[in-house]
Amino acid sequence: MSNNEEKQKKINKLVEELESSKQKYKIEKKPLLVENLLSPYLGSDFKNLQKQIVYHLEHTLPRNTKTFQSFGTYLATSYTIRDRLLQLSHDTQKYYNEKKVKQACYISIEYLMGRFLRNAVLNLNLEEKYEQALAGFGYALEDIYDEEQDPALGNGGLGRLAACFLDTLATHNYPAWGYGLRYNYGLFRQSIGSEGEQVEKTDVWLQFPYPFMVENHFLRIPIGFYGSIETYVDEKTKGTRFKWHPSEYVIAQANDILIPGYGTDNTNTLRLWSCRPIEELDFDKFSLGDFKGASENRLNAENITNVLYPNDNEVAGKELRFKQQYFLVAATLHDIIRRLKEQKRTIYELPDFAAVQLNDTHPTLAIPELLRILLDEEMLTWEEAWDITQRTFSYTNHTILPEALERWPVKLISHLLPRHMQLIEAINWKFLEKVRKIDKNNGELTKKMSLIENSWDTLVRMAWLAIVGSHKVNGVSGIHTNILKNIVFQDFHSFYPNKFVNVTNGVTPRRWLHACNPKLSELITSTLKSNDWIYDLAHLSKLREYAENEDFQLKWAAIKTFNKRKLQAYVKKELKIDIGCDGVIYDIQIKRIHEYKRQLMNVLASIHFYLKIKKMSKEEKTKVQKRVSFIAGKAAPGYLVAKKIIKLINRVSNVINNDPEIGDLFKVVYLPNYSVTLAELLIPATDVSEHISTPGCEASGTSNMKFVLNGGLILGTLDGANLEIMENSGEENVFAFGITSKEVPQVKQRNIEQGAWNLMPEELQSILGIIEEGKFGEADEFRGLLEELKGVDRYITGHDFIPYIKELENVMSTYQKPHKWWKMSILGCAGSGWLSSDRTIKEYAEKIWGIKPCPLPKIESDKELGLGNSFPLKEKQIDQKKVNIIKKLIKDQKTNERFRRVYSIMYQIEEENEKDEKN
Ligand code: F58
Repeated sequence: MSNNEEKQKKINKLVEELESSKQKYKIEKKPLLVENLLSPYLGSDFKNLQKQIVYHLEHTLPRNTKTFQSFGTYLATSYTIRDRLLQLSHDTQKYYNEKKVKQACYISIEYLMGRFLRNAVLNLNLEEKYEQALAGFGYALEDIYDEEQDPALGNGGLGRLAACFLDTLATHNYPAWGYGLRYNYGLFRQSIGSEGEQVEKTDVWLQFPYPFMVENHFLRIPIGFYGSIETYVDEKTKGTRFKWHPSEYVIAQANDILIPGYGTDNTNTLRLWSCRPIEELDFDKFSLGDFKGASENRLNAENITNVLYPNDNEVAGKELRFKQQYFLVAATLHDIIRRLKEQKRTIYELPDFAAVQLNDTHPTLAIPELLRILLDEEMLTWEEAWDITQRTFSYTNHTILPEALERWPVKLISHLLPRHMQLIEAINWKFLEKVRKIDKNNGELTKKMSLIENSWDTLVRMAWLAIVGSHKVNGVSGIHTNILKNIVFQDFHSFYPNKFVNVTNGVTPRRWLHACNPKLSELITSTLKSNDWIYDLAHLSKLREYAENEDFQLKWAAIKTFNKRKLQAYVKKELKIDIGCDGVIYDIQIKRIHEYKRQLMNVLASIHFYLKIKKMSKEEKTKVQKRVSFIAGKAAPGYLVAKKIIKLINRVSNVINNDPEIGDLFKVVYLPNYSVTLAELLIPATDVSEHISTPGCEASGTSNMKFVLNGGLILGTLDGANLEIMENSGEENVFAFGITSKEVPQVKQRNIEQGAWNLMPEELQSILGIIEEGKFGEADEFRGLLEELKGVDRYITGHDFIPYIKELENVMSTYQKPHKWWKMSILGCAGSGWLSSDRTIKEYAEKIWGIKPCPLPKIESDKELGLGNSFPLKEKQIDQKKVNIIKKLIKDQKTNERFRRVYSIMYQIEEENEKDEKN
């Protein structure tokens, strides 16, 4: 053998050795290993919390000990909360899936969440521990809360209601999901310009991480638009079938916010979709130097979830809003069906798996979308598909204003979603077939009830579609539901007499009393000797017996003053306005700016009082009840009249606040950028709040409930939930004025026939005259506003002006009788048990959704082990007997992950022991 051959042989031998070298560790899948290694529930003593905070500071942010400032502390603290919620939500979902419980899926285009940290810390009952943990780092928990920015995911009442519902659903252990959109910029950030006008700026709320939202990169759903419809014959059934071929796709990516309940481990999920392009960058275009063109795809996709309610005054804005709505429902239904199938259940079981609630008409496209999936993808028959659709959906109406009831042009739908338009026409055709049978009036009824309207354009009436495609439709207060049944949807109510139900709104007492007014919460708890009211608000009725108790009244009043001083300091710091506090009425109106809510009437009344004080002698002035009138709220960017109202308020405020003849007798304060956080400061500090909508226009209102809960009195019209507040808290405890909704049409008719100016009280005429003279800025500026009042006055401001002013005067004179005032305030609160969203959700669960609470099993009730409520377990609690029981339970597969998580320390110890034995 040559030398070379010899060498080659040696090499081959070495290669053989290399090839045969054994894998050191045997590769095998141990199904339980990952589950067993899931981390135990995080420790919650303050030392543990400190460790967790520092861990995130170093690894997640990352910051070092020198750059450890309050914002970083807020972030790191928030990540520790998120860790906890991730564990709990994991176990909650696992448990719901095991139990195969029916769940509610709430689809809403907006969620007005407010800050997260305080709410989560309170719900998890960890406030004291976190206080202690942060104190050790030199921070007050209260200041850390203040570092958080409100998420820009909502706008008004319907979005806040959705957020209250999420809190209640988790607190009362209901299996439920929220579905919405993760906007990059939300509505807008409002400031006030030098002329008093609303200035809108982009709300870049995501420039820093939002620790409570978990990006779920694994859940990416393609969503189609445009394209064509293929018609073909199904081989099996020989029937004609359709298939939609979209020509454009985007990706819906899930972002989850985990929702903790109060005093429970159940943690639900709010899943928000953000839009991504299929192709991030067009490489060819980029290479050719067309940088703008290269990014076009991405920008177009991102636009879909950039802002909430894009201005739809222009065609492009309309199309974008429509795309958003479809994007939301397509991704959501895809996800719900995916989760159904994960449980190995068939599509026929969908209505037993999920009750899908359409929050207003924005998610109505879910109806044709589900129908499309069932017909074109699941190959069901029309009858089967329609039955499943109707049993799955229900719809809540939040407005009766005709201009707010959505109608989309057929042209737009046919272009963007051709198959859906075809299905809407089919639904309409089948529905009208039935209507025609009862239409005795020359097709009049058929025309009125048609889902498609022929007016200035051919339009799809989304509310009609939502009613037809749902098994239940609800209004949000007694009066509102009656108006729906008897006026707005009267024909539908006759057609489907059992479909319409009322579920009066409610608010979560956790955020809107316990968290935002801690001093009052403490007083109530100590007085009732229990904090049961936090999850069963009916307990508040026991406060009635203290309503006239002098000592209790003083404590109650002191808390109000304490809260007012906080607001006073805020106004001084942020707006540089000096306002009084003690003995001054804080009179507050906070809500979206809208003509029907009549902020205009409020400011006109301010001018009235201003002029009245100016005419007074020195002596008379000493008797004036001091008052600050606060207004806050945003106007939709395209709603020019509402923006004018804001301008007028600011101009009036400027004149009054700077008039030395008025001094501290009266002030008007406009607070910019209204938000949940601002509401949490304002509501506990309010003496009287205004809910003065034109009767019949405000569906319910929910801030009225929050004020009453915090001992604020209501000055309001006979509208929305004001009426139910009067029923429950006592008419004598509400400052009500004006006519009923039934009388409004006559007043409007008279305005039209005789001209509102001719019917207007002189006081108001002269106020309009003063505005026209230019007292509050150029005469032309407010001409449009005044012309409406003088001409038709659709919201009957002229008619209601005098009764309104008289009632305001009544408020002021009652304030001078403290015993009476505080009695009213306490009785109002005592009667507000029914306005908890816990009551509301119970009604939804029973009347509409058919869902039941499904609490995670309480660890402390685990009788077999008798370990008590203490985890993580301490080693001294572990003895061999218990280890054996656990071992057996695990072996018999009688446990779930949650069990193993709680007992994982024992399990791990046991494993260690086994290892030792083997060695
Ligand atoms: C509100 N609607 C109602 N809509 O105005 C209020 O009475 C009710 O209490 C609340 O819903 C909850 O039921 C509401 O917030 C909007 O914000 C619209 C969204 C679409 C654009 C126009 C405003």
